[in-house]
Amino acid sequence: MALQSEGIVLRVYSDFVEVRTEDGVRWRCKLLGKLKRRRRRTTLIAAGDRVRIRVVDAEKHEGLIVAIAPRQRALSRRRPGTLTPVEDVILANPDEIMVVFAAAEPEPNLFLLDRFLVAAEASEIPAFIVINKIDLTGEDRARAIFGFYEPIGYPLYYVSAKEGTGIDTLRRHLKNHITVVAGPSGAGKSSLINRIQPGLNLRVGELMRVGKGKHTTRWAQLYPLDQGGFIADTPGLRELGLWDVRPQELSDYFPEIRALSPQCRFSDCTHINEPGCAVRAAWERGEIHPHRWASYQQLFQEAVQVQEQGFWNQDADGSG
Ligand SMILES: Nc1nc2c(ncn2[C@@H]2O[C@H](COP(=O)(O)OP(=O)(O)OP(=O)(O)O)[C@@H](O)[C@H]2O)c(=O)[nH]1
Ligand SMILES: [Mg+2]
Ligand SMILES: [Zn+2]
Repeated sequence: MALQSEGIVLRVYSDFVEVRTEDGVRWRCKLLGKLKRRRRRTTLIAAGDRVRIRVVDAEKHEGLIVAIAPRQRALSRRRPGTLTPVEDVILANPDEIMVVFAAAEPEPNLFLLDRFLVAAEASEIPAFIVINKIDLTGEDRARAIFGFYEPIGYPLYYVSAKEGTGIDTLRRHLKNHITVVAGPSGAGKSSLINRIQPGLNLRVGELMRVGKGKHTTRWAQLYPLDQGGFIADTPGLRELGLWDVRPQELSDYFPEIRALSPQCRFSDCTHINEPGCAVRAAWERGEIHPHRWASYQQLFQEAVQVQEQGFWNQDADGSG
């Protein structure tokens, strides 16, 4: 092969980066020192990043990453425990997010589901929802719980990783995309991926750690799909931090609220207590689902708190 080649990062582990070039070959790469000095308030390199590598040893498949392409988008979380916000990139350049929830075991937490959807909207990554474990409830009961997300615009799939129900339909949706799988721990993300791409043997029923120490942290890893495309498992993020969502923009991340807000009297209406609010009027007419409305209010308060903390922390860091 040529001395330089383009590829995609499959995973980052300790000091190495695994890169897959377009011919399907995997390379164990180091990062050119110069690239490490690029200081950004974000992750230097993550799964999904497109890179250029220089071949160091063609037989051992060893390379050096000499360039990282600018990210088109990223799925991120706020790094916990830092004064100024730092972006932890879970996956670079995903085409879409597959949010997996269980119909039962664990009991569905719809506030958490909205949190994942808002994070997807804020990252401008299209989301769809997969309800797993319908073998436990039946499809009808699952539809009764989650069905109202469909008219909002989120495609819904009802599946069972255990029994194989709905997997073929889901596979067709995934073809040729880079899909990141997100959802609470125990929803069956790893089980589903194993069903979709037999032979991967991802560990099931074992908590993936989102540890503090460098070496216990497990970020996303991309798996190539036989049919074309990639899928990435992520640790079950119980608390997906809202990255950089300001209260004033939260309504942009609820599609059914976003659609109505141009009709509000004030263009910067937050729909909390302003007069002439078209969103609250629609809610009073029963046109916005009560759960989504409660979720919006809760996330709004949270975003206000984050903004206030950020304001007070500006000085402490000295970089404000
Ligand atoms: N009944 C039933 N159980 C399932 C199904 N899919 C997964 N499970 C079980 O649910 C448990 C959790 O599955 P995992 O695939 O490990 O869940 P996960 O979402 O990857 O969890 P984390 O890696 O911790 O985020 C395991 O005991 C699975 O056997 C399903 O379709 N039906
Ligand atoms: Mg898992
Ligand atoms: Zn309004």
